[in-house]
Amino acid sequence: MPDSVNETPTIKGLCTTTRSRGHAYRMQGDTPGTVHQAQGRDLLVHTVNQVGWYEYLTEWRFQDDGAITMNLGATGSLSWDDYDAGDGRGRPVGKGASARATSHSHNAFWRLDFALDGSTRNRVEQYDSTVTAPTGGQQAPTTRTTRTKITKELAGDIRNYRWWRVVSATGKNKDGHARSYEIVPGPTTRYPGRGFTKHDLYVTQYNPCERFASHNPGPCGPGAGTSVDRWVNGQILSHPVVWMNIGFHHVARDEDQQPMPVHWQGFSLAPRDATAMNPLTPDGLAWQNGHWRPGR
Ligand SMILES: [Cu+2]
Repeated sequence: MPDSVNETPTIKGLCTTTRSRGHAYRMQGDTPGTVHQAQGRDLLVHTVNQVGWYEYLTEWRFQDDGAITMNLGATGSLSWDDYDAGDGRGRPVGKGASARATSHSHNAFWRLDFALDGSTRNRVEQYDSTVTAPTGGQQAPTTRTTRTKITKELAGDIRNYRWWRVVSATGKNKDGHARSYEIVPGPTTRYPGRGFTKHDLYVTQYNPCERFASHNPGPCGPGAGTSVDRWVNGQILSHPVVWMNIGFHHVARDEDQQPMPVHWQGFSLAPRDATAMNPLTPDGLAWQNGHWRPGR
């Protein structure tokens, strides 16, 4: 039996399961020869939808260390009506070059309506760093980081040394640092072919009418358009909604038939100062001035 079903649907079409993900951490203890280590577990909430020729897997992975990963997988079959060598397009699949499968792009959006510490009045920050090689008598390269507060709607792009975070306006961890989640994009290929896929990340002011990144059921107001790129028009962000765009350029290959192995695209949210320490720190240990001490 190559196929197996071992998942329990909780509500119709939605499955949950837990999975090991290997090491959560490993660290030398204060006593010589002692090691602290733990295996991490994920809660996986997922669903499968057949859309056109593909089966799409939507995954939300909640790690026990607080990170959340959202992935979209595609499997099934390459579209049969793309198998046409006549127009000369695509990559040859199967014997010789009598059949070609058209290459194409999968552009996925995730819409994130944050409510950190139960409040939607979150702030968005962008960090950019520049690194300069040593000059003159300097020994080491210099890294300079700037924080930009995103106060108005944004169409942003991934860049080397750039990252974003969504910050709680009300909650702080036990160390007095504002709780936040960092947006960690996965590998992506930005697709310049549509107005709404020209940027990697959009931040818009919450509007219940703005539900889908493209092909929204209708324009939200006169001249507002039906896609996310049209909604970035300078509004002040008091309730920011983040739209993450992750693209995958699928260049067909022989291994895609048959069935097509799952290809994935997605991104993560990493907790940043959500808790004062690693939430998996062993009980009975606390960290102070670079040393372990009893109690937490
Ligand atoms: Cu594809």
